[in-house]
Amino acid sequence: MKEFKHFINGEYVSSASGKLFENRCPVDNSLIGKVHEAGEAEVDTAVRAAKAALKGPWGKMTQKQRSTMLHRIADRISERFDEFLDAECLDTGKPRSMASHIDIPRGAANFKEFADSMSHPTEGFRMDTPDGAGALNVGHRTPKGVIAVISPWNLPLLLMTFKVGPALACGNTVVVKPSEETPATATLLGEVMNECGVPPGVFNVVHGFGPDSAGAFLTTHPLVDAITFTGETRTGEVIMKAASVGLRNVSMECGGKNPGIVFADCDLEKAVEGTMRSAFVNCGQVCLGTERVYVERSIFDQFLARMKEEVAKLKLGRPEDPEANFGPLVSLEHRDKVKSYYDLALEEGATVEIGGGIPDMGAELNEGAWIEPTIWTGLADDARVVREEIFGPCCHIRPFDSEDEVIALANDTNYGLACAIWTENSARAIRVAEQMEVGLAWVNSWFLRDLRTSFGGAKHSGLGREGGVHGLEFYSETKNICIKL
Ligand code: NAD
Ligand code: 6OD
Repeated sequence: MKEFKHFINGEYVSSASGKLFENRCPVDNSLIGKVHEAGEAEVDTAVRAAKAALKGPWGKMTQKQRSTMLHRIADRISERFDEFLDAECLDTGKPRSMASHIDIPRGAANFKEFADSMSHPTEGFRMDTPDGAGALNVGHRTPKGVIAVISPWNLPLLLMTFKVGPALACGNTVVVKPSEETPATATLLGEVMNECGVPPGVFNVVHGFGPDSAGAFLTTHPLVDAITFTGETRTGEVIMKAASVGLRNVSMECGGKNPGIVFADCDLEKAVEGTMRSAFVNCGQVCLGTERVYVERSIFDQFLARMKEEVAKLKLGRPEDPEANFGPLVSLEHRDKVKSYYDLALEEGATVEIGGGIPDMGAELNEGAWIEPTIWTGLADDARVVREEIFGPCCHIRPFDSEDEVIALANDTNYGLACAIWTENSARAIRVAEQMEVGLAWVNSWFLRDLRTSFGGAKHSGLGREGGVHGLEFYSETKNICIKL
C-alpha cells in the first residue's frame, strides 16, 4: 500500500498530527494508499521553506540557468514516463492511451515551453525632462515570491505543471496543494526536482482538503505572495476572499458550460469527431468540454444519429485495456453528483437519446465510479441541466435556425470559458468567434493549444489569463527604474 507524504524543503515528511486519509482507485474502488493531511504546522513549514529558498541559490540563478534546470525537469519526467503514467491512471482511472498522449507529455512540455518563453525583452522609454537632459525608464522584472498552486483532479499533472512551469521559470518558489483525489503525480514530481538539483524549498507539496485543511491554511498564509487556482467557481470565490487580505494577486481558472455550435455548412464528420472528443474525452471531466451542442436544424437529425452511433462505439474499460477509450469518473462522490443530473434531466423532461444510467461493468468493476456516456435532447433553455456545469460525459443537443439565434443561445450563460464552432465558411467562423463571450474560441477544432497563447475564462469562468506573456505578467512583479540623465 502506498503512502503519500508532503514534500517540503526537498524532503518527504509525515503529518505531525498523524492524520491520514484514504486514496481510492475509481476503477474498482480499491484502496491505493493513505495520504498525509497537512495541518497548519506543515503548511507553515512549507511556505517558510519556499520563502527562504527565494534568497538561496535559486534566487541567485540567471534566467538561463533556471531555463536549463526546467529543461532537465522535463527530460526527467519523460525518462520516468511510465511511473507518471501508472500514478496518474491509478488515481484517476483514465485510459492509459489518453494519459500517454495528453497528460504526461503535457506535464513535461509545460516545463520546456515556459522555460523558453518566459524571457522577454525589457521595456525601455527615453523621456524628455524640463532641464533638457532627459531620463531613461527601464522595466525590471522580479519574481513575485511564494506562489500557492491549488489544483484539481481532472488533469492532475497537466494542470499543476501548467502553473508550476511558468512560476519557476520566472524565479518564484511554489507550494502546491494537489487535489485530495489525486495526490500521486505531484508527490512523484518531488523526486524529479531532487534528481534535477532543484534547491530545497523551491518546489513543495502539501496534501489535504480545502476548507479547514491544507487548501485553506495555504491560501490564508500571510507569507504567500500570490495564488493561482484551478477548480470550481464557488471555490474560486472563497479563495479570492482569502487573497484579499494583504491584496495578494490571484489567477482563477474555473468552471464552464461550454457550447458547441454546428452549422449546416460544416464538414459533418469533422464536427462529429470533434464534438465526440469535446463531450466525452476524460469521461467528460474537462473544463473546456462541450455540454451544450447547438446544431443547425437542416442537419440536426443527421448529426444526432452520427453522434449516437459514435457514443455506442465507446469502449468502457480498465486503463490498461488497449481497446478501452472511456474510463470511470474520478470518484464515487463525483459519480453521485453526475448521476443526480442524469436523474434531474428526466425530471426536467429530457429525451434520453443514449445512455443515462450506470453501466453493469461486471463483478470486478461494479464498485467503481462508472457512468454511461449520455446524450439528451428536448430540454428547455432554462433547464438546470442546460445551465449548470455537470463535469461528466454528457451533452444536450438542440436545433437552431439562424446565426443570431445561436449566438444568443450560446452566450446565455454565466460561464465564459470556451466554445467550438464548426463551419467551412471562414467569414462566418470569424464573425461568430468574435461575438462569443469566452476566453477560448475554437474553429473546426477543440483543445488545440499553442502554449504561448492566452488561457483563461470570461464571466464566472475565471479571472486573468495565463500562458505565454500573460503568465509572465502574473508570475512576475514589474518595477520601473527611472534614471535621470
Ligand atoms: P474544486 O474547486 O472542488 O477543487 C479544486 C482544488 O481546490 C482542490 O485542490 C481542492 O482541495 C481545493 N479547495 C477546495 N476548497 C478550498 C478552499 N476553501 N480553500 C483552498 N482550496 C480549496 O474543483 P475540482 O472538483 O477539483 O475540479 C473540478 C472543477 O474544476 C470544475 O468546475 C472544472 O470546470 C474546474 N476546472 C477548471 C479548469 C480551467 O482551466 N478553467 C481546469 C480544470 C478544472
Ligand atoms: O491546456 C491547458 O493548458 C489547460 N489549462 C487545459 C485545461 C483543461 C481543463 O480541464
